[in-house]
This record gives sequence, C-alpha cells and structure tokens, in this order.
Amino acid sequence: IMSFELPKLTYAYDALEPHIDARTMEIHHSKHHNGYTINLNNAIAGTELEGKSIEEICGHQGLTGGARNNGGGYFNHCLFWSIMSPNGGGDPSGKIKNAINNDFGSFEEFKTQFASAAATRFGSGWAWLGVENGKLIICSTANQDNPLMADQCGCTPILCLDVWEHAYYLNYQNRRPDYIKAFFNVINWEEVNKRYQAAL
Ligand code: MN3
Repeated sequence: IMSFELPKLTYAYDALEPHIDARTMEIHHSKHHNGYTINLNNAIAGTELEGKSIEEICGHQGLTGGARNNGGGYFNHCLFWSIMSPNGGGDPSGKIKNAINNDFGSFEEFKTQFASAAATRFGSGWAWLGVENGKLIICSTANQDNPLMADQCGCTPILCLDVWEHAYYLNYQNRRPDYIKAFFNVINWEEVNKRYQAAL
C-alpha cells in the first residue's frame, strides 16, 4: 500500500522572503511537515484508515489520537504550501474575486475578517477560507484540526494560514498580527481561485 509522502515545494525555502524567512520555511517543511507525514503513516498502518485518501482520513467519523493530529497536520501543510507563491499577493482575480466581494462586501473586509480569525485563535491552530453550499466562509480550528473533520465547520477549505508559533516565531516572535499581515503578500490567488471553482 502506498504511504503518504512529504510533498516537494514548488519554490525555494528563501522564495517567500522577506514575508516568510528561509530558516522558518526549511524547519517547517523538512522537520514539522516531515514529522506529521512519518507519524501519519505509522498511525494508520494496519488500521481501517490505511489506503484511504487524506481527505477520507480527515473526514472519518470519530477520528482521534495520532491519526487525527498527524492526518490534519499532513493535509493542512500540503494545502498551506500550495496556496503560497513568491509571485503571490495583491488582489484576487477571476471568480474568487467576485465571490469575495459578494460574500464579504469587499476584499478589505475579507482581509479584516480572516486576520481576525487568525489572530484570535488561542494557542496553536489554523485560520481557513472555505466553501459551504456555494458560499465563502471563514473559520478557525485548534491544533491540527481542519474543516474536513466530522466535528468541525464542514466547509471545503481553499485557503489556510498556520498560526502555530513554529510558523512565525523565528522572524516575528510574539507578533502574530505582523505575520498575518505579511501572509497576504504571498497568497497564490490563482491556486485559490482554482480550488474555489473545484469546491463549487
Ligand atoms: Mn505548521
């Protein structure tokens, strides 16, 4: 049976500087995400979850323990790397632009609400933009939980921000709001737009 593999980044560790520094990216990908990948494979080996997709694992009723923490950690970071780009930032375009304007009123209002969800998540967790019944919604989760989990918000996630301290502490220390502000400079809106259309 195929086991999960750490995905290669499509950009260099230093490509998101100055917004996200190379050392943080290297540790985050090669140590943290790699750890979730190895521990996920170990947690599901020989269980009913082995051979299932990561989405199926995350959505499994009653998911707990190592499969939950590492399944979430695996999925969340895969999405996170994919929705950032050295050519990112700026304003969204395409269908996601209209959807943001319709569902939040403006791009500025979206940014305010997303930043608030990320800043107010106490301790470690994630902020999310997702699609539910054709509408965009913002939510946040604790630890490595995600919206695919049966007891979480239930949207299809299309954009996420890691607010664990390991994602920003080297460069930003306790200044999570500054890290959140910087994140808007690296969002790969083309990828988010693709995921938005696939989630409709
Ligand atoms: Mn992380």
